Amino acid sequence: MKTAETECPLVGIIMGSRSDWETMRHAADMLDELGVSHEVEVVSAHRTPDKLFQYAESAEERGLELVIAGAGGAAHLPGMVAAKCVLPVLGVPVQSRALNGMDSLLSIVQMPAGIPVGTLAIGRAGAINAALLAASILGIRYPQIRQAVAAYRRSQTESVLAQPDPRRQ
Ligand code: RP5
Repeated sequence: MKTAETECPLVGIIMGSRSDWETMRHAADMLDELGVSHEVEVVSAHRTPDKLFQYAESAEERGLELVIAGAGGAAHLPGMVAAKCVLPVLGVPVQSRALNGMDSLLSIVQMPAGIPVGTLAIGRAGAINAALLAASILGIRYPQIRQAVAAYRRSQTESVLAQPDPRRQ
């Protein structure tokens, strides 16, 4: 989807495998809710390395302003994208079957100095927060997105305050 403010998607959501979609769909859903334009694509660092390079090298000229990259296991996708373009890259560690996502988390967060990846939590929470953080960053430049983030925060606060008794719906 696209925002009213721009023609091209602002955010690229990529993931290492179709199997990551169950996690990464939460990032896409949150960007939809906030009205942030985005594209979604499977780009594997080890199965489609040439595509990864093409994606990263063309991201800026295609108008993307930020990349959210999700991967699991030996999760080198976020770091490799960050190495090949200067856009901010947010990494989402996908919960792996073998090690519950600790492998993904450490692979993404432990970037050596020089190439940063902003790493979020493992799984759904990380995907949602990657979208919220992306919107906050883009909100510096796009007032409509900044207002959408503020409205989301207000509604979250109001829904907690509206029913403080956890035994009731
Ligand atoms: C990584 O390997 C992907 O990001 C995925 O999380 C993991 C497993 O991929 P599949 O074997 O399910 O395709 O590249």
